[in-house]
Amino acid sequence: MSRLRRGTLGRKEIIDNPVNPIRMINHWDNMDGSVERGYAGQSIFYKDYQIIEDLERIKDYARLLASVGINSLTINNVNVHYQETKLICEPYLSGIARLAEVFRNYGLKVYLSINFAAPMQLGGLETADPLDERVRKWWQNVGKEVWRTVPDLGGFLVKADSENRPGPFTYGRTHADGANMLAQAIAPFDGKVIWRCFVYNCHVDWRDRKTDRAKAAYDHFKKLDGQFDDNVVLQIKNGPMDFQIREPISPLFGALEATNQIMEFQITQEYTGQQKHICYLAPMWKECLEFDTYAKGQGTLVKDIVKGETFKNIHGGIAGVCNIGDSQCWTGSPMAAVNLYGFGRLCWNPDLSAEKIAKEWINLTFGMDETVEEAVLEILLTSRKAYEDYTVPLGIGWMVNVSHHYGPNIEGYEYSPWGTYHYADYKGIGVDRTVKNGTGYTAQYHEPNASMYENKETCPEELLLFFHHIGYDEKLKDGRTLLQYIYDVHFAGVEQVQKYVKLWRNLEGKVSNAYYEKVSNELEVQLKDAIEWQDIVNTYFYRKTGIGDEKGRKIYP
Ligand code: GCV
Repeated sequence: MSRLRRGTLGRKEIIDNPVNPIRMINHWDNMDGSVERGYAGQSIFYKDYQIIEDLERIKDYARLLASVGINSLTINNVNVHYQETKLICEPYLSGIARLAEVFRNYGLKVYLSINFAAPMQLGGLETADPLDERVRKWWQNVGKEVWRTVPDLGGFLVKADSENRPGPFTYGRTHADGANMLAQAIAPFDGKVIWRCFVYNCHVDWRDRKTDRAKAAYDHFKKLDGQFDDNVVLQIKNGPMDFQIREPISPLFGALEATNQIMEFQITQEYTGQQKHICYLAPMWKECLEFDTYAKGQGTLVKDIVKGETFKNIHGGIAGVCNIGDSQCWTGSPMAAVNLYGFGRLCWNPDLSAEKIAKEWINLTFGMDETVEEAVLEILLTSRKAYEDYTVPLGIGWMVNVSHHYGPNIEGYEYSPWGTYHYADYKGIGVDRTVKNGTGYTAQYHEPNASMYENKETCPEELLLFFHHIGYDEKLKDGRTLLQYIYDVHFAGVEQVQKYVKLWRNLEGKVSNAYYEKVSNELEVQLKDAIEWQDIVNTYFYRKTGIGDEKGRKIYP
């Protein structure tokens, strides 16, 4: 690695402009101080239903975000509850103005998540119908009031008709009706409406094998392409389900040609170890951004679509659900900071490699010691695969405990209304999403991706169970049966974590004692949890099939 010699920095000139116009952080903070899917302590913005008074830490945070190139953020949860609905009016609005001022000084714009049904809760109307004149007027007045107090507010983020949140469907209206109504109310102030595409039915019947949650976002939004106003931006989760360790890219990328859109990644590790496990996410994000949608022929990459280039959109960019809280090191675990850093760097320049970003972070965090760099780099770059191996390989996803989503529960969601099934029986496992025999999801992709996923032979192996129901005795590419593959990777995942423990042990005295101790303790937890996953998953499949491990390793009967 080339290192700058003392005295050379002064002569180095770099002009480096950001690639993505919108580089946004989404907080899922609630006013009681809790953070939905937060693993780094309490909110830095709210306590006991008040906006905090002392803004010192907020200032540090603004500086931190600016240092990795972030230029905007939402400061409250997309699930906007009763109290948070009132953030758009006094007395809270003045508090928002104080926060906005701090962020403004570091070049960041503040946005608010809003409740689509606010006209009912706050305005006393009996409807939130976006085509009702009274509702439209109400939002226009809100716009005036909000921008009078916070003149450079970025706009509103909206989760509507999703996971029991209110939305335009209640009134038989489309999401374009809902988003445009808000957009028109705030257009005079240059405000944007960022409208989430995470819309699906969370009350399905597990017996119904035709309804496929993965199809929902495309089904809802593809038909509305071109109907959104210029100041509306659709925010699309990277995968069609929900931030699993491995999912295909959302087929909406490449399907929306006349609509502003941004990518939504999850920096907070809800399904990826909850900041107790090391899981470096930049490699996964890179895969998403580099994916070729073939929307305009070969080479129509997601990264070019989201930056707004491919379809000449007015707005484009990337948003990420934040992983910080009031913990001393911001991210709860010191190692989780690599994900916030990596997110910012990829928003700035999606062409950077995950390895380069990891090296930068290691050097900035631990210094230039090459032993440290090598060991931490090895841990980070293998960590996503290790996590996938000891948890849910081959794109199957879920298998987590219900609600808090930590730890294994193979059938936790199997008979639930959330649409997240794996259909394991005594013969095989996986969701058939083919056009030929399954839910037809594969047709949402452009060719040749649609055919690639449709056929077992060409489907990328790491997504095999996402797209196909496979027999345990079917052979994978390297000749192993599916069942043996499942056993092998679960043992391999645990071995990998054992290796991390050893690699980290060698760093004693080379990194600060506080970091050394904290990460050592976390690795102990990760190892214990990985063994738990390994044993529960392996036993589950052993019990289903009655077939043991070819290599005779311990599987509990
Ligand atoms: C904010 C998942 C999470 C929810 C989250 C939701 C969303 O379902 O489990 O906590 O809600 O995604 O992205 O809106």
